[in-house]
Amino acid sequence: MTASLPSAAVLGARAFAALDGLNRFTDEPGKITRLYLSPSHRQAAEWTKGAMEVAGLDAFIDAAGSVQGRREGAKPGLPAVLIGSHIDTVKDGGRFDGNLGVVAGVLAAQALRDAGIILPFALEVVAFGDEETVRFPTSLSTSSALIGHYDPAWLDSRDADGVVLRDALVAFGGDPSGVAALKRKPGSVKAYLEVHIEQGPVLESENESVGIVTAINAQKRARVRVSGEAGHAGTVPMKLRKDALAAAAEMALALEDIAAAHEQAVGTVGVFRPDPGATNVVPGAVDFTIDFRSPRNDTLASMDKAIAERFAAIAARRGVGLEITAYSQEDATPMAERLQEAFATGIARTGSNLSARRLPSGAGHDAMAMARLCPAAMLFVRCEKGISHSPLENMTELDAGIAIRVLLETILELARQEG
Ligand code: HGY
Ligand code: MN
Ligand code: MN
Repeated sequence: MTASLPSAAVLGARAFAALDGLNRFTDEPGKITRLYLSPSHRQAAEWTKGAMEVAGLDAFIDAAGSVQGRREGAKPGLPAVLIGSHIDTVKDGGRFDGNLGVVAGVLAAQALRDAGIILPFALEVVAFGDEETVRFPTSLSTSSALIGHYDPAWLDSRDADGVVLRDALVAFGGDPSGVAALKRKPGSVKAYLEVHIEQGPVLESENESVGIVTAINAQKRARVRVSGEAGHAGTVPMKLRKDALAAAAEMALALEDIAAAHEQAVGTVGVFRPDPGATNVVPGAVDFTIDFRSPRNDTLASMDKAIAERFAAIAARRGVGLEITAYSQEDATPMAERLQEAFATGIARTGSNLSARRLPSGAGHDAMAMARLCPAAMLFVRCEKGISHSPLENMTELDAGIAIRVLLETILELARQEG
């Protein structure tokens, strides 16, 4: 069956050509910024729908803004193996984060169709639209819609410009009232597979093209508002100040401390907005975000408690107000052993020089949500210096091709297991 499949070199070339097409769509010319429900997300979704149709999938853009494609198996209505990732990006992001996994699914579907291979299950490819959770305070909202975990309150959430998600979804061409119906029936998806760049340095440091994810770290995100007293930078004596920025800066350093004190944990302040943000005004308020993660749920809970205590103590000592509003939390998510083994078989069948290196994921993925619906697994692909969430994100065409060939061999292995 596999003799008629394209080589890794051909698949890599096709992948890079497709990624060039997809990454034309951005809201910041010269950068890759494609936020959920933005104009460029709509264009990218339409481009992806077209690519899915060329690959032989029946495709549509769903009520929540994801693009779903499906090709029936030996008979209509069979449960599906679903290949997914995301086409939304961070601000000034990279070409491959999420996009590679969607292109891999489309090209795998195309190769199976071209080879005339009929599978004992349906094959689906989904391009999720809100994995990065950069624009709205949601949590993997579009994959959550597929598993029935969509929080209706998300529809009333606002982005930094005050735009309500519900309105943005309607303007995008989505349908807020249709999101709940996206929930998949139990058993309708038999496996979820995701190909994604590692976004870390391990595979490159060990000269491996691909690796198999064992588990995805737990993560929590919150918006923090510190409110003090604005004042004249020249006249308010230091001991009388309620400087919101100084307090928030101390909290940011406290988060760094707490993360360093917890095994394999990380903590980040990525957004930091002083108000009014003028040189000669003591900041009256600061809005900032915290993102903290750990391989273990109990460690995340311990960090959460330490953050609340340390931030409250800083606020009390400095006489400023403090509001911590958590908006996204995902538990540590182990990947399905059986599918990890299927990826290992796919790797072995792709090249004897490849090894089935297993490693955890510090980055979050839609697979965290999908694992609550069905067995899920991820294939990591080497990326240059492990850089991601940056325009410097890079990988080789051949590694992309190897990953897609592994995905194809893994799909065929699952077909064989069906007997
Ligand atoms: O932040 C993450 O881990 C993912 O890239 N959204
Ligand atoms: Mn990603
Ligand atoms: Mn990302």
